[in-house]
Amino acid sequence: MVESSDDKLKEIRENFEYFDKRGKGYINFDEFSELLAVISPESTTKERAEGFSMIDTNSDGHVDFEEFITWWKTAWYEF
Ligand SMILES: [Ca+2]
Repeated sequence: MVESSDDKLKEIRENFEYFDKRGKGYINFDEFSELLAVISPESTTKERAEGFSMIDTNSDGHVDFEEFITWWKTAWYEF
């Protein structure tokens, strides 16, 4: 089965919602740390903080779905 972009989008959305535990529409740093603890267990707090500020492109302290999807595409998929 060929995976379409829609399927990927759905997968990213599911990941986002998994970490957006309270359904706020954004991921805060604590939630992001949990995410990195899963996908990159050896990362340090400093690396996680750096990663977070890299993804939070508008620096409002939250990673919203748009920022998340940009990062996810860059990190995991060649579109
Ligand atoms: Ca943001």
